[in-house]
Amino acid sequence: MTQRNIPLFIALGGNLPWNGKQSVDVLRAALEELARSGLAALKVSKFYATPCFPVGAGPDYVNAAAALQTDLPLSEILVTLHQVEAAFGRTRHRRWGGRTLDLDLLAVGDQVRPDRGEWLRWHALPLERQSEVTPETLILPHPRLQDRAFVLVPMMDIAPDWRHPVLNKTVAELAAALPKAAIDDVRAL
Ligand code: PH2
Ligand code: MG
Ligand code: MG
Repeated sequence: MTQRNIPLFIALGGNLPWNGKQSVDVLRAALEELARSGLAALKVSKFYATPCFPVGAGPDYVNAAAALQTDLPLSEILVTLHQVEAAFGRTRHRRWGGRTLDLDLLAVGDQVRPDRGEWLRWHALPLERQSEVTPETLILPHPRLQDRAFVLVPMMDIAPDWRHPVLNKTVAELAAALPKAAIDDVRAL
């Protein structure tokens, strides 16, 4: 199945320089590389400086979000995201460690994967377990999307009306539910 007419959203992030490039330039170059790899961005959010989560775990991040259009099937989309991460120096050591480039698939239309029950299980995972366990299958929408100002604020730029298929709330509604201080910490560059 291709995703041609389905809105597909990714989060971009980075908090370590790569090859002399600061994170802003890494993210810009990554968007160009994605386009060359068949994942063209229809919309790109502003870029934001955001405090590292968890607080104190590393330098501030640069975060952005993009809506992509593609003919690629989901499996190839994931491979491409990983290839582009690797092309910009991404290594996978520690969960939530610093990174030169992180490309996370946030949502594909109103798809819920692997299914509603599993999604709810990941959604309910307590914070202390979130840093210990990684899902083996793709979970969509991204199970932490609704919790993170560094995801929702960029999403507001490109898709404020996208509706979460499980929570049944729009991006604007999810962002409004976060503490104001968390939103204010996400600063447009
Ligand atoms: N990504 C993480 C961990 N912490 N913090 C911010 N501010 N932005 C991120 O993109 C981010 C994070 C793991 O992917
Ligand atoms: Mg990631
Ligand atoms: Mg991430």
